[in-house]
Amino acid sequence: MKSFLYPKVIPPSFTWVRPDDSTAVTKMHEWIQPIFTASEPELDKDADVVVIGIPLSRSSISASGASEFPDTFRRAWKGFTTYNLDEDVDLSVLKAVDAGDVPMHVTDIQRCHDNIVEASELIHKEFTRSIVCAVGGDHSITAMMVKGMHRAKPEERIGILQFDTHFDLRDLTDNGPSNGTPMRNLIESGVVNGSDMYNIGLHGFFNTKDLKDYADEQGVNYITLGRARKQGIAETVRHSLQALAEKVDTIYVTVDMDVLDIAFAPGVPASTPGGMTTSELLESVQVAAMHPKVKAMDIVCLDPQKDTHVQPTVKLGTHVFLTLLTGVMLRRGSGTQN
Ligand SMILES: [Mn+2]
Repeated sequence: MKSFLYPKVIPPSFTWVRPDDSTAVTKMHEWIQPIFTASEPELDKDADVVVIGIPLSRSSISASGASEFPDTFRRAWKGFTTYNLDEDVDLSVLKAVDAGDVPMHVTDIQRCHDNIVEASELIHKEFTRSIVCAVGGDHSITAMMVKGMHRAKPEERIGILQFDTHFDLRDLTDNGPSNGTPMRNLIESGVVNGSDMYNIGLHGFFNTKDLKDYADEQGVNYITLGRARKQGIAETVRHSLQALAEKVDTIYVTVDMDVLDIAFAPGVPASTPGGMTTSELLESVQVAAMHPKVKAMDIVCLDPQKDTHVQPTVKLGTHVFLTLLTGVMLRRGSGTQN
């Protein structure tokens, strides 16, 4: 079935079939409703959360099957309940919809990127009160999602909170708008000021000095993982958001799964030694998503094809999504009553 977003957003190749609407919602796959099979999709415009799949990874510098994550993510839903025991909140209180995937061209990356910008613009125009969560895909998609959001609401100043091992400030003239460039792309296109970007998690021998110099020139705010650990990671996230929120109207949170230590994320080709632990990332994203100015988020660079057989990284990516939404729930005050 075609939704009102078609053809900018198309049904994914995998979706769960529910035997009947009255079944009690306890699992993630029973909770997130596909728009493209809804009988009255227009009603979904009041959703609290919109999921959009971006199956693109031809723009990744290293070979990546991150384009497979949106569907693998959907398949993983069955393994999670909607109830968060740690916080005693049930996410099924939130109305969550799966909008489908942005259509991709097989060889034309520019066209793929244009499609993402257009889909993002449409979604932000249609779902004016929803949190939009893009599931990538490689990190190049972030620049496109943010550009689409900017087109939908040009009057709003957008800031970015990024969890990443890298600056992602590579020069676009070197090898095109790859997953190494999204932040520079946004700065150069005038969509986001460098000083409205906060990057937490940088570490090790994975960035060059010239990228750090560019970050300094542009006023990009970055907190290395070592420094964040000394200050307390949650405190660092809170501080960054506070500073960012004073300057901008809307905050976009981007989670590059390569911020994780490679021991925790075998399914992320660019993860490295010395990165975040699982619990550090989960704590960080929950604190981040609690901020009321956070309106959009993404999870990128997770390659299910590189994951080991019990899919630890796919499960972690799905957990990151649920933890982000836990943060959204906690804005309303904790507890299942809210
Ligand atoms: Mn990145």
